[in-house]
Amino acid sequence: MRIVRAILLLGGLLWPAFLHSAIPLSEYHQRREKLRKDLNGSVVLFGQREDRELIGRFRQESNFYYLTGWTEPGARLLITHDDEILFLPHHDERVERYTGRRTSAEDSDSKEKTGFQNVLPVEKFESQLLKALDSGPEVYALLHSRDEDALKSLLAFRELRDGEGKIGPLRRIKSKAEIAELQRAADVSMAAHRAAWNRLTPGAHEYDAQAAFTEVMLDRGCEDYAYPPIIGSGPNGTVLHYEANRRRMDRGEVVVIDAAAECDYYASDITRTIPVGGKYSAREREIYEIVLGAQKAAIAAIKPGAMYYGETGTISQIAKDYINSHGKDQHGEPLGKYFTHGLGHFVGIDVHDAGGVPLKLEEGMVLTVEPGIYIPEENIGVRIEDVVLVTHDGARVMTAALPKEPTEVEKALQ
Ligand SMILES: [Mn+2]
Repeated sequence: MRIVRAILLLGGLLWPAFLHSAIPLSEYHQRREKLRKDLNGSVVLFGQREDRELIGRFRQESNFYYLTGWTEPGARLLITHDDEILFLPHHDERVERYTGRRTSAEDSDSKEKTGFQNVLPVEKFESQLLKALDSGPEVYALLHSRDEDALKSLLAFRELRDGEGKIGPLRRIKSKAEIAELQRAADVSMAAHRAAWNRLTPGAHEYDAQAAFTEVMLDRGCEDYAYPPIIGSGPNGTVLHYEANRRRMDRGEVVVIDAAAECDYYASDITRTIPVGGKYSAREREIYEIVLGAQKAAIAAIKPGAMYYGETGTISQIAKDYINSHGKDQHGEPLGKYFTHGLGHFVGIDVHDAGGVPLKLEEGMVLTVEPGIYIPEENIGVRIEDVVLVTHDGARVMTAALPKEPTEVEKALQ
């Protein structure tokens, strides 16, 4: 018994040094191998650098994170067909007084911690990059970034290729471990939504709901919002990216709550539209049911091979057609013109994840389905958004446990 306790204690002491997301280092290695397989040249990524004042929250660049899982600042990555090198900055006593101990290439455990066989100090980057040019003509980097400027001065005569375009297709298909991470972010976000709903009483402020949301998110161990929460009541519900969240809410209004957590670098993205005071008015319910009907019709059409966006017969068009063929505005016009944004986007390490706009769907893609109707002259905005996994024969709604049927929502508010 004492031995067991000693082992647990030792494990507890060692754990912080190897604290990592639920995704094992071996999976990051597999991702790099996939990228290397058909590479005729190099992929060069600069990890996020540290805020000079050491006060900003550090978040690793998303492509860098996808390929390494590495969350310390100032690293660089060089991948060729035959090699992969992680470059780390040296220890800096002054910085580490503020940030705590970091890992550097000269540490004896740097390979074990990073999962790279080749870990070098960052001043070797230039010479290794020049060597890597022999491996093939293509050089991929993140364009329109500081990386591009830095590389252009080093590689004046090379044309840089679009690194995000190279990595994006890999990021589009989620692994089992990533799906588990996304499900966790979804689960925490759903619990946080329910807590926020309890604060939607007449006279309360939008930020009261945000406070309740935030408490659950942090309490469950997630590090941040996936994006600034949108809690828009009444007229604010028709402003697509409203995020001031300062207004006092009145009975009889609906509130658009578009909020989600980021947990272990994975995002969720959920919207519900909730009545202040617990009951939708007849008109709110009418609009709500049209949005819900459009969303269900779209989700029902999701399966591998289906087109999400495009000219005709797409999932996006199914939602639009549904809205246009149900209900009317105050002038007797169809409601399609009040659906003023796209139907959805990929979700992953970024809330609007890499891989471009969703087109032909494949198993393992994770994306949102989020139709909405926003009628400013009626002060009604309704959006319903779920995160959906494309399965081998259809779709699994990862955020299905959060009520969206109007009767169920009203019941949850009692
Ligand atoms: Mn979204």
